[in-house]
Amino acid sequence: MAKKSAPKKFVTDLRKLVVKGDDNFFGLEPELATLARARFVVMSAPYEGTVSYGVGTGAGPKAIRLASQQVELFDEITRDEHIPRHGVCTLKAFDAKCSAEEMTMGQIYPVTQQIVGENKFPVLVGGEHSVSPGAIKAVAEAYPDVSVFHIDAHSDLRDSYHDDKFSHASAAARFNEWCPVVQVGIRSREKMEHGSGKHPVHCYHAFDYHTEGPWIDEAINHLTRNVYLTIDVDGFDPSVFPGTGTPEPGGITWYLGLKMILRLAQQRNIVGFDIVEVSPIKGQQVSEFAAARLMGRIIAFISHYCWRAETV
Ligand SMILES: [Mn+2]
Repeated sequence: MAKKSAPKKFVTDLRKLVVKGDDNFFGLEPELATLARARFVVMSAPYEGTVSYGVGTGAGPKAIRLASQQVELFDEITRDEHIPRHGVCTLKAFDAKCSAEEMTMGQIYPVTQQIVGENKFPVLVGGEHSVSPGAIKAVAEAYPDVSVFHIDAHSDLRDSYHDDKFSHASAAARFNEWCPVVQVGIRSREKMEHGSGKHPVHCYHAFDYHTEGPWIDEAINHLTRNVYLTIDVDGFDPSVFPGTGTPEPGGITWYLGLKMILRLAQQRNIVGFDIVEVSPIKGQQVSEFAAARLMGRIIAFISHYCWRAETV
């Protein structure tokens, strides 16, 4: 008779996960990346257990970290070096040999709780989209009025997929149980994907909403004051992120995406974000570099707009 194995032990003590040295996000001098000094803390979740089609998103976090070491630290849009100014602490990658539920609820959830509990800003790099719910749950518990701004080609609102409630295809169904959701870039969904029914879902289909317009502010107006931003890179056009598991033609362009996030930072308080589903293409660094650059821009927009009141 097979012995039932004991539940797996994961390292979830924030302090034990901190990367020392300079192989960190943005290649910062170690003293700019300590937990004590940094306001941003980056988690890496190289998980790809439930992906439907192309594989390789498990290699995303490391490729994005290496690419980020080539990104200029000066943000020329907000004209400041927010990354060294506020500090970015890098955590060791989570153990990806587990179920999606163990990854997001057993590792990401407790670590995000500690990050938020220490008044730091959580950033999560995937991995597939199934990693996001644990981070969002921890943030939603800390900020009762959180809603989610969700950039994606797919609505991810199936209650479960292949009998897995923590599948990448059910990510939004999970966080919609805890928060209102505004979706943009959507262009692939099932007829019956409605969401949990517990909180509203506003969906801006890419066919109608793929250029700048007043709809951006209208979409943001559906959000509560505190916002978690979750970015599946397939929400962008495949010309921006060719390296992703399920690319769909006709997504958000680079500048539309940046302007949406800039408007979001100007009008709401962003309290956490993730970038998921980068699947590096061998010999072509476009996708991981775009993700690293996007990460740097979002850090700049949050520092410059959301935190402006406390820095002037
Ligand atoms: Mn997607």
